[in-house]
Amino acid sequence: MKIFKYALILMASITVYAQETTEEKWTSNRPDGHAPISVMADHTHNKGDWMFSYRFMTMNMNSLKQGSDDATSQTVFDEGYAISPENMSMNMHMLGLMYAPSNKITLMAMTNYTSMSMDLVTGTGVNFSTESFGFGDLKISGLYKFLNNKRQSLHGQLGFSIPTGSIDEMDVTPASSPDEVQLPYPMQIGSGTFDIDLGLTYLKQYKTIGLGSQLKATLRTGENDRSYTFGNKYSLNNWLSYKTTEWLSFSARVEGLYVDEISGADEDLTPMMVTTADTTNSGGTYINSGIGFNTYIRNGAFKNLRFGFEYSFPLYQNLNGIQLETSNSLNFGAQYSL
Ligand SMILES: [Cu+2]
Repeated sequence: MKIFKYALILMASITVYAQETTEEKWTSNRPDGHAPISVMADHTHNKGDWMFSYRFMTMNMNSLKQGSDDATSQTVFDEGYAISPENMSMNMHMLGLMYAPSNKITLMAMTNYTSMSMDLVTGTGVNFSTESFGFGDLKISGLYKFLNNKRQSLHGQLGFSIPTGSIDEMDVTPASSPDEVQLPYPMQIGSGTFDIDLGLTYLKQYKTIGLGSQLKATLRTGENDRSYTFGNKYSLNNWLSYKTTEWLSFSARVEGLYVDEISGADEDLTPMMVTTADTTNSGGTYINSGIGFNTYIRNGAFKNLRFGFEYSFPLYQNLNGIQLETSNSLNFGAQYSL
C-alpha cells in the first residue's frame, strides 16, 4: 500500500509542477536538450531535420564477482573451471543517423565497430589473451512523439536489430595453439538474432533543470545459428541535468538494468573450460550511474553541433554465477543536426 501512496504523491506533485510551468513546448534547443551521451533514442526531431552522430565508448572490467560478492581466479578454479578471465576491455565506435519525416515520427539507424580484448589465466598459471573485432549489429528504429506541451515530452521507440555482427569470432588459446577456436559468448560482436527494441522516454524541462526517464526492453527473437539466444535486457534509466549557460550543462544519471541468462548453448564451447563459456555465468542485475556534460553551439558556423561526455561506473552488481564485473566506462561523442 505504501508504494501506491508514494506513487499518488509523485503523480500529484508532477501535476502541480506541470501547472506551474507555462504552455511552452519542450525544446532540444539547449545543451541538455539531449540526454547524457550514453543514452540512445532520448530525443526526437522536427520535420525535415537530419542528425549525424559519432560516439565512442570504452569499457573496462578488472575484477570478478560471484553474485554480488568479490571473487578471484581461485574462486573460479575452486568451482572446477580450467581457465579464469582476469580482465576485459571493449572499445566501440558508433555511427548514427536520424531523420524526421514528420514532427511526430523520427527514424534512426545505428551501426558500430567493436573491438574486445580479454586477459585470462589457466589453473597452472599460464597467462594469455584473446581478441575480437568487427562491425556489430545494425539497429533501425522509429520514434513516435506522443506529446509535447507544458515543457514535457513523451515518445515511444520501436526498433529492430539486424544481426550483421559476427558470432563466429575465433582466437588462439594455450590449449588450441596453433589453431584458432570459437571464442566464448562475451567476446562475440553480434547477438546473432533479430532483436526488438522497445522504449518509452519522458522528458521534462525547467528553466535550468532538465529531467529524463527512459524505460527500455531489448527482446531477442528465436535462436541464432549457433543454437543460443542472448538474454533479454530491461532497463530504467533516469537523468537530471543542470544548464549552467546557453552552451553547457552537467548531468547525473542512475540506471537500473536487468539482463537475462543466455538460453541454449554454443556446441563448440566447453562450459567447464572457462567461466565465459558457461551460460550459467551470464546476465544479472546492475545499478549503474554516470556523470557528464553536454555542450551545444546555438549560432554561427558550427550551429547545432553538440559534444557530450560521460563517465559511468556501477553502484551495484549482482551477477549470475561468476563473471567479470564492470569497473567503469567512458562515453563521448559529437552530434550534428541540420
Ligand atoms: Cu538526434
